[in-house]
Amino acid sequence: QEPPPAAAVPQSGDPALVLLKRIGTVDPASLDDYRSTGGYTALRRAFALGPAGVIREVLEAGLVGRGGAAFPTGRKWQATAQQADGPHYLVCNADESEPGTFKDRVLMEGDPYALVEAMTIAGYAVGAHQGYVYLRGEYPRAFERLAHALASARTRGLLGPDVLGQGYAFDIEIRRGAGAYICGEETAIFNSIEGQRGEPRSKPPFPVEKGLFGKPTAVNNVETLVNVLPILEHGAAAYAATGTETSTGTKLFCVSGQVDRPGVYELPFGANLRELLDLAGPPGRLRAVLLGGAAGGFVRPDELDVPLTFEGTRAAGTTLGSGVVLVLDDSVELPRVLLRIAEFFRDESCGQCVPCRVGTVRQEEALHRIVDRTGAGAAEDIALMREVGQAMRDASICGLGQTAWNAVESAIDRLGVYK
Ligand code: L3W
Ligand code: SF4
Repeated sequence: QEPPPAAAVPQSGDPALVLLKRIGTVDPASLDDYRSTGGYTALRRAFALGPAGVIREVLEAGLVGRGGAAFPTGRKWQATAQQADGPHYLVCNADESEPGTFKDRVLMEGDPYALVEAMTIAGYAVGAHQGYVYLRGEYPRAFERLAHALASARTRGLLGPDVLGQGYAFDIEIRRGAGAYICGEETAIFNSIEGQRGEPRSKPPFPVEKGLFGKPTAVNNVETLVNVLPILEHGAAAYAATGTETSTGTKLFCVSGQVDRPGVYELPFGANLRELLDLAGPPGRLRAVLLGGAAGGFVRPDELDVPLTFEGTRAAGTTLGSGVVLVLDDSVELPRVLLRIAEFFRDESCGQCVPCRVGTVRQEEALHRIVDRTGAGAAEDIALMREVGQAMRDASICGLGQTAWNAVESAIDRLGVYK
């Protein structure tokens, strides 16, 4: 039996919810529902501001990317729009594959028109006439709902050759992934859409200069894009009034593991981890919280005051990543959790570069030896993993290899897992 919801947890329709405000309250198939709850006012404002005005608002709002790396969205859009070469493209990264991440699915399934409207605004700002949603293959319901939203937006003149009669042509195509984590890396997405192997490209050049089909491309996460709606509806200053100076607005957190009420929570940046856990119903004997997913780091029970901001989690030696909050109580065998993470990286490495292809195998082997020997002789394998981990961090082409040792290192240094 489900425990009753805590009174303090913001429910659908709560004015504290910005990104989740329509989830569960509107029919996701109904464009009329979307419009009657404020839908398409942001796009109208975008047309009134013009592309440069939209970029200015997004810069002033301080919006940063929600896929994990927190790069300023306005700077990305500005750099894309400024490229003389064309055509320009917009790509929405909806490949949500980070273990423990499920916020973009909730947005796409519960409020698909929001993503369609937000992408139209982003496309307009960067000068793109074609957008792509690169959607995680294992999200069939999100696919159906987005496809339906795209079709009805086209029928009503909200996509197509003359969006809202403003002389701007824009359309969106969905491309589905096939179960590879690495296809969430932005340049692997481009290769995949182009029909090539889903392997990352070296950066620079960054996508803003040479992205999809070698053309200027803005690539943004689903949650990042949806944030553009409140920015344009209420203005940059109102948006930036929520959160902290460098992490503005609200954030979606994916809470899973040993809590009473797992799920997606929306909180202003700056709330601390303890407040979030109190909403979700923490376990009696907390062992650790993994922030940022497989590429992230652990927080101890005595560190729950860590502010949930990009800067706050960085200062605490971990990362906010894409919003993973995986809660573990003391019944969990941490060495096995670490082994599972290592298996995941070994399995998902695309194999293109040596440090990651070999390093993820060596890391998994070392963790296996430690588990099999129940910790005896761990010192030697820990030393080996440090050396291999540093090589992966320094010399891998993409984020997968660069972060594959993060969670294991954090468990050793912060949780003392093999002591
Ligand atoms: C123009 C420059 N653009 C950087 C752009 C770059 C990219 C963004 C961030 O993601 C995160 C990691 C994990 N001119 C630029 C520039 N850019 N310099 O800014 O770039 P970067 O390279 O810092 O990070 P990244 O490789 O894009 C790494 C997270 O991704 N992760 C997994 C995420 C999973 C999900 C999910 O499942 N939903 O998001 C794994 O590593 O947190 O921080 O657009 O082009 N000078
Ligand atoms: Fe592929 Fe790993 Fe190299 Fe990334 S770091 S390109 S996943 S082998």
